[in-house]
Amino acid sequence: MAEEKVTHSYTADDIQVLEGLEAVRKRPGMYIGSTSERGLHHLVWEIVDNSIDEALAGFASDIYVVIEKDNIIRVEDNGRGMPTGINTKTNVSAVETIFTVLHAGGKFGGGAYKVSGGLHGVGASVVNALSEWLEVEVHQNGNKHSMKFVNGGNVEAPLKITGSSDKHGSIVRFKADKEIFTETTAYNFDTLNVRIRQLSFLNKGIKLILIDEREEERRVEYCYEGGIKEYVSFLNKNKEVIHDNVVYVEGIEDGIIAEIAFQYNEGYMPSVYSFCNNINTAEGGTHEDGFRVALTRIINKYAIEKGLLKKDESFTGDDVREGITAIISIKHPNPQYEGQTKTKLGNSEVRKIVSTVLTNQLERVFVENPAVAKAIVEKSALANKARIAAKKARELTRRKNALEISSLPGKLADCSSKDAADCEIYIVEGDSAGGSAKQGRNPMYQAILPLRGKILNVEKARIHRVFENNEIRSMVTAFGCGFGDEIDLSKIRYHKICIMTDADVDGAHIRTLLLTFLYRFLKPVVEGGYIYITQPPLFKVQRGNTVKYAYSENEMETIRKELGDKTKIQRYKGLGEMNPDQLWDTTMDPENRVLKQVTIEDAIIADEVFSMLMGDEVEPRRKFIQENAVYVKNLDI
Ligand code: TSJ
Repeated sequence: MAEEKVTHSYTADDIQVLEGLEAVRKRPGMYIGSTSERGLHHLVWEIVDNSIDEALAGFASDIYVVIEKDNIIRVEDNGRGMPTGINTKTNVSAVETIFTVLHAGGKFGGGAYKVSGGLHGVGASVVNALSEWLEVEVHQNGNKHSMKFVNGGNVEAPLKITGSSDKHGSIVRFKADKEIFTETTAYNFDTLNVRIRQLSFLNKGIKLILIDEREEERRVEYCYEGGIKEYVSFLNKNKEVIHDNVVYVEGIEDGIIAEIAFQYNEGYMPSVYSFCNNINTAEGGTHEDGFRVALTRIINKYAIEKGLLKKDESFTGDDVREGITAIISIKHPNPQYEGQTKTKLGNSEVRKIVSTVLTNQLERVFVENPAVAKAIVEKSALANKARIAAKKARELTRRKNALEISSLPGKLADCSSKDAADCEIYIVEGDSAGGSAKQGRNPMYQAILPLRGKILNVEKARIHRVFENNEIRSMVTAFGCGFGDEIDLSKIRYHKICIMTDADVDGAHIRTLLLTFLYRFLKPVVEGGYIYITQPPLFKVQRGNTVKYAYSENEMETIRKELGDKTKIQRYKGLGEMNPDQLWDTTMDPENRVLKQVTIEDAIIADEVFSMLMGDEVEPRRKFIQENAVYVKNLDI
């Protein structure tokens, strides 16, 4: 039956590009983005997406992702099992076709309504092409079918029945090719874990199990009956919320499923995330537009009806979104993506669908839960007041933007070059380290900005408090590109902004506060890859005239062994203990230093981490910082 569907849906148009798998091996980046650690993990998602589709179609309930010893990945579902019959077009089994013909998955698999599938969505054949070997097992109608491919997708033996079976489903095992993935073929449990948890939130009721069998066995299992409703609770977990229940609405129109969930917290920052077919649409798009327009209209309408707002007054979109945590998730059979990173949804019909679903149901939710409506309106009113007051204050000082003041901050030791592409600024924790950095730097292209005292936690501050904060003003004026809505990257004065903090818990905390500020108010700068984190050494290992620096305990041990007995070890408690030359040699000299570039691969995942780090609850933060001595990794850095 499946094959029938296949032949019918496989039209001439679809055959146009039947490239061979060699094309994939020649230019893997074209198909999976890169061959870095990220590309490696992409292989897993290409396979898992197929099982998610089977579950969304209603035929599978459980999906296992297992990291076996030797970094072999096994993905297993309890669905119908891939079609096993001979495909009339290719004259080989459908399974073989799925794994040897590019882009075949959707067509040959019979996936008429393939909603899952990543940005690249290239299919299982790409994974096969980039694997040392790949094995498939299909359990179906009492039989177990097996097949194996080797050396980048060559058929070792065609699909055949290798036994009987009383279960049903598909199993794929593969080993990524180390000749392609030259950086690493080792999977990161946290990376897989975070995305698998996200997939569970986005696809309610599906059970996803992740198992790591490499060393000590680790196992996590997710199944959220509430879906994105529980995602919002999770994101607000460490925040004080202004109403107990998450608002959740859903609707389906023309085969497009729209789901929206939100809850307000006591904070001021909006966190609105949208997804289409399980992909985070970081650049927004029509689903987000529809949500924003409808939310603003409904809250204004309710406030006027209840006499909470005068007829000639209205809340702005910013007012009604202050402190909201919202997820908008749609499933669309034919999504169109736009934007710089192709993460902006373009389908125009979606705007109306989302806004209709929200309008119809939120009005009912407000009628049934007047206390929730009241809390939201009151919060919007406060936001509105604060906004008007701030605007008046700005007009009074006759400065359009207090941060446009031209003179550079006094404590900035600027560099002499004016070519931003060459220039670096070091944001340094504390005056003493700042002093050493000023003396040790290359003043041609390195500027130093020492920060005093605590950095404001912008998660918990209203916007005008952020504008008033001295440390933040210094940074923004030094960077030169403005901030918030009025950012102009072309004016940035340094192409490297380096955060230099001590390698201890306090340093980690300050770094997190800084990153939170940058992430919330200078997101384009972070996205543009301008932010770096310095890695000062933890130890100085010395024997006679030989001096070496170690950046971890392990490295220190290695060097100690290398240098033999009489070594002297100094542990640096802070940057302030290094003299200017040492600071230059170890941390600032482009020839020797280790700079880690900060990137936001997935804003919502960064948000999960920041919310947790900056929230009210101390325990998860303490645990996280303890467990992640080099936790930058977990921020996708
Ligand atoms: F594609 C793949 F190899 F990557 C893969 C596919 C990997 C894994 C782990 C699972 C799957 C997969 C495919 N799970 N379930 C399915 N289902 C189908 O391919 C299927 C079966 C029957 C019918 C039908 O119309 O009868 C349709 C489909 C899409």
